[in-house]
Amino acid sequence: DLHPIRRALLSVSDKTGLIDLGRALSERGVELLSTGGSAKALRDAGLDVRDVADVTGFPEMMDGRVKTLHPAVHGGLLALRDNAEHQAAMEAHGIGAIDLLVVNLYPFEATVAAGAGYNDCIENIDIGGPAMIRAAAKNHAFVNVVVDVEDYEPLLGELRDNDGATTLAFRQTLAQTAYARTAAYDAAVSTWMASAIDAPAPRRRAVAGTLAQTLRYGENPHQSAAFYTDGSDRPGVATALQLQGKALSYNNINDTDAAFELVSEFDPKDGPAVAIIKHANPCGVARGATMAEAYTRAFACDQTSAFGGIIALNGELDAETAEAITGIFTEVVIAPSATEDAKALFSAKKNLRLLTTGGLADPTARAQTIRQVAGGYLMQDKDNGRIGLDDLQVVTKLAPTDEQLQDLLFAWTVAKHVKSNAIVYARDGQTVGVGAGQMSRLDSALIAATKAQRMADALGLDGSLAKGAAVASDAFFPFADGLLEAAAAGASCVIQPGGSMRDDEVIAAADEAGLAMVFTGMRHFRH
Ligand code: 93A
Repeated sequence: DLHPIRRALLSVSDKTGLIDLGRALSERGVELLSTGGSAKALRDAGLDVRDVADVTGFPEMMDGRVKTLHPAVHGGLLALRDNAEHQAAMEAHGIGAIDLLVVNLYPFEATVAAGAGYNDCIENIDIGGPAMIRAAAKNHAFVNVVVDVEDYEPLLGELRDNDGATTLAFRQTLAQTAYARTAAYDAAVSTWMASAIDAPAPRRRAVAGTLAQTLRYGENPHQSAAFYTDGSDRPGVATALQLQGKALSYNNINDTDAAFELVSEFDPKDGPAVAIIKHANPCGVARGATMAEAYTRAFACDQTSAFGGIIALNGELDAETAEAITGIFTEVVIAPSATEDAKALFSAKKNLRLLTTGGLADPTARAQTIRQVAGGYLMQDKDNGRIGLDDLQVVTKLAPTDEQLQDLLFAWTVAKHVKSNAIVYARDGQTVGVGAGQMSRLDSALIAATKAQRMADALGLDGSLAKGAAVASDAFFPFADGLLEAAAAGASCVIQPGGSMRDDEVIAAADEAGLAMVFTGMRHFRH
């Protein structure tokens, strides 16, 4: 199953490594065919190249839309080398075999990511490239197809090892990669079109990804796992630079994402903010006059849970904050940037991973989320809902003060990132009790109140930190009981979507308990 490479077609948009590859092939006596720009680059480097136009007898035409779509190319890729009829057809029509195809496609994904207009995106849909890739991959019994620059070196290595030939196993791996590339390419085109024509639920959907990292295991050690990226350049865990520490685990990636998405809600213009995540839920979120203070206040919320947590900052990691963070064991710190002093401080902590993102995520950006179920997947718009002061409707006799309104919005923003049912107590820009993931809203309220009491105990304070706090509920209170629990714990004001059949009852209970309550008209379930 060893087949030598005698003739290669090189047609690449990304010219990285092209010259070196072309030269190495040439030196092995491989004849080079190439398209316009690629041929020019090779020729400029002094290499001997034949134009595809010369092979097809047709010029590249229609702005390059038709350059390689010709039997002289596709016959050369598809002909079975061990089939007499195929060989006779090649002979009869003067078609030469192509043993190696090197193609990387028009940069469609990058064009979309750069925010190009509709027609520009359309023009960047490569047709001839995928056609050749699919043809060459089908004929991998004889033909090699390379679609990634990172495969140039392995190809040359294979040729060195096998005296100018490649093994079937090698060609099969190339073919599998090639089909994944064309599938991902068309998935990107189709996904872009769905949003460009505003079709939120198209009849057919294609999802694709590029392997970023194989993971040691999944959520548990007996589950294998890998991390795939979708090519977006949004700041976040997928695009972050890891400055130190061992590779992230599956759970680390999930939690780091949760932490960074949450902290990105807090505009740095309003000051530093820090979120600490455990098991995808925040166990402390706070603002501070400095980043270090924001961290210390976030940590204070639930010192027990914060151990081994994941910390996200909405601004630069400075030395003072880094110093404070090293006080306990932390798995991951993610921030837009880090000072040299902070990096130096962390470098002593070998197990601590530090990731920098270059910026914050835009929480209002449109995106899609996918969740798998047996037999399919659910797709929805990402929860990018945000409300401001103007959206709040005061429903109680008592109206919240300006400070209370700030705390209500803070608690509400955190609640958006807490698994449902979510109840969050906050005061002075600091969570003081988080109740997450319970099947009953009342239980979440009870847990949040218990945590507020524990926080007070840990800090040696009299009474509970729920006293006077703002409380947020991610969905409406179906009954007054959850609200009464918050009142009993000492909360002074409430933020919730409203919209329950029993809103009147809940509002009356709030009035009776002397609470100020606002409705948001928006729900933030998160499962
Ligand atoms: O416009 S195309 O879809 N029509 C074609 O026939 C065709 N053949 C190769 N684009 C086509 N290509 C693409 O051109 C390749 O996939 C590659 O991305 C690019 C290389 O063009 P050049 O060598 O002129 O830079």
